Amino acid sequence: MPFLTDQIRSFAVAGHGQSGKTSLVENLLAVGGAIDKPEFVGNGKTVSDYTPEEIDRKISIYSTLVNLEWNDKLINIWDTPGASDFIGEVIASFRSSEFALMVLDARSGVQIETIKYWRNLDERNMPRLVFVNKMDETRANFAESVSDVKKHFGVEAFPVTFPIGAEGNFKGIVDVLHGKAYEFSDGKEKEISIPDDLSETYQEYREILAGAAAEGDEDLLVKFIDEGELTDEEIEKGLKLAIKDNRVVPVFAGSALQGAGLVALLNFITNIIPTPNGGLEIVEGDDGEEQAFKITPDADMRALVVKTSNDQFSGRLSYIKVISGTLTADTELYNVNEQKKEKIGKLYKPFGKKLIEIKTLAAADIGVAVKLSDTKTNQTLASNQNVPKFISLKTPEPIYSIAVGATEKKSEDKMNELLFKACEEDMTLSYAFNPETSQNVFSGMGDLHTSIVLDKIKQNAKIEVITSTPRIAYRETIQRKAQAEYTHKKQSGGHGQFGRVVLAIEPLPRGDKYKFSNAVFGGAISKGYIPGVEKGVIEAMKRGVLAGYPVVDVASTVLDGKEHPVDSSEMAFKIAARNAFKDAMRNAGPILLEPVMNLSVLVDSNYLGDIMSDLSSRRGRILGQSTLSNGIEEIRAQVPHKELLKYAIELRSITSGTGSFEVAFDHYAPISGKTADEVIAAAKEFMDERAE
Ligand SMILES: Nc1nc2c(ncn2[C@@H]2O[C@H](COP(=O)(O)OP(=O)(O)OP(=O)(O)O)[C@@H](O)[C@H]2O)c(=O)[nH]1
Ligand SMILES: [Mg+2]
Repeated sequence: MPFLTDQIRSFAVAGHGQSGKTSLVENLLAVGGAIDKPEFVGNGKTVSDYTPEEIDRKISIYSTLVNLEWNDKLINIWDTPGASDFIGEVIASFRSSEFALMVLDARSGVQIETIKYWRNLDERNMPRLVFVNKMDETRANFAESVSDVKKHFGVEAFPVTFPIGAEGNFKGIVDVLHGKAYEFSDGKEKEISIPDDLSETYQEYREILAGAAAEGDEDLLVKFIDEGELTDEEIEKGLKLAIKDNRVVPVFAGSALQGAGLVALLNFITNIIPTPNGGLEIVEGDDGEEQAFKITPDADMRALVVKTSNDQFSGRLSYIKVISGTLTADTELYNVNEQKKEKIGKLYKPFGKKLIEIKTLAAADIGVAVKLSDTKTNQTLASNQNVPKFISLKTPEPIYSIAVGATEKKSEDKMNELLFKACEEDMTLSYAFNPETSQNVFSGMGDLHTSIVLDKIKQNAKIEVITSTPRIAYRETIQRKAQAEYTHKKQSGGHGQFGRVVLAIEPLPRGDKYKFSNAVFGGAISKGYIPGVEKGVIEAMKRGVLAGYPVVDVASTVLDGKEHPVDSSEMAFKIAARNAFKDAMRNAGPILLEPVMNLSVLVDSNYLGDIMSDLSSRRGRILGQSTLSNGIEEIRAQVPHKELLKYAIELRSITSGTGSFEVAFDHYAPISGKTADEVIAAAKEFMDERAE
């Protein structure tokens, strides 16, 4: 029997690197009976870390979809990577989930990536649970982890389960919601009575739980105030509402490796987490018009492609989240974005690397279609052609770039093809030819991100990929007004060429780029030739006089000129204007502009001093610094692009891998002196090389 919308629960397991997400997913599968026995990440046999690159590095790189059945419900689980290099994968799984399970390492509590992913979930207003993992470790501290969540995120977080005998002596958990306790040994759980020394803690947590549950419901609140307690059923009822409204954050304790605490978690997910029916809101819009769209089982089929990957055996896999209606195998649909028909063949439920064939997918479910001809990630598939499409998933801009090339043309073509394919799978990668610098630039979220893709290409396609630091896209501009005149004149055989242009240029405010006006008085140049003049100016601005970089923020005015009744042409005026512009620019105090980025760095407060002095050595200007909560600092600064080319690597080494940053282009700023001389010299060298 296929599962109906009300029986489906889909969530993403997210958290800081190495907190134990993959181990947790593996052990949930084992507890749920989806696999016989759990494997270790260390031996490379887990269901979700199955690619060679994941097995080699013992980390998750891709988001992997698995599922299990529990209490007559289908639970879809995304195991997501922790390293921020792969944030695109994490966000894509958030997009196709109704809630998230944040995993904390009980020794460290909230960490940098926890904060990053939490913020993203805030933007989606997505309900979340917290699993405090590794309770078996000696330095595990459950209470500290719970208060960390409260402190960092200002949310109402409270334990639904808490550990028995923590700090190196972990024995089991107390289930606050059902007033029961369980002991774990040899992977088995046994019910015990709540230990005496924990009965006070239990009472305290039970009261907090009941209070939180009562808040959203007036009847419950009255009863709680009158009697000071609620029944299990009443708490469940109140929690359902509170979670649906994303008002509370229930916290669970356990050990993924021991499979401890997982039954309570699965029961909570199937009994308390609300049905997705009417739940997930995906904003859709056309031309800025936005409207919320909710999961609806009884409606025309509409689905969203949330992820695309390329499988060695099955070809292209499109992960599809059904938003409304039912998706059926072997049907013809419309790709709303492309306005094209798309034939859906077989449908599958992925389980790690395995694909299990299914016939239908209900609204809220996630499955895979293979070998779709035209459909890409972020596109909408529908049974009806004329429906609005879902808006594209917002992914962060790449923060690390390298220039790539191959030794010969044939392997370069192959490399290009594979890199474009990689970008199709991962929206946080980009690959493009930069005409300004004449380089192929491959960008991603960090050097780990880009090197994993390149290593895979090198290995699978046996191509030698040559990498180098990318050149910076400098600009040129002027500092003062200037004027020049130029006559283009050629008398060769039949038709001659004649055009004379008097051109004035002046600086525009930074960022205004370009302006052209015609102030010719009395028909010295006919109207028909003015477009030729403008073309000449535009052409001249493509390559400045200092180092051949594009010229920006200049207003040009054609003041006067002269034409010839027979020999003038648009081409002649274009050439004259181009040269007039260059001459004028030489006299207008030309300078170089460099791109300056807005940088936001998240670090532990003990690295604050190091970060500040490092930023100043990078010619950075600090804009502000704020303490997000105790421990984590956010530093905002503006730093020249040139100084950030390797920041993804260097920040990691300064902060032992804990720091993270975002960067976006902000503006161009003038450079002079030695910095400028170096750029000009390098450009000359480069142009000479190209001329050879
Ligand atoms: N002691 C202990 N170790 C654990 C537990 N869960 C995971 N680990 C170990 O922690 C390490 C990381 O576990 P993973 O499951 O790969 O963690 P992850 O969060 O998936 O890591 P990334 O995918 O790289 O973010 C491995 O060595 C696990 O064996 C636990 O409950 N107790
Ligand atoms: Mg993992």
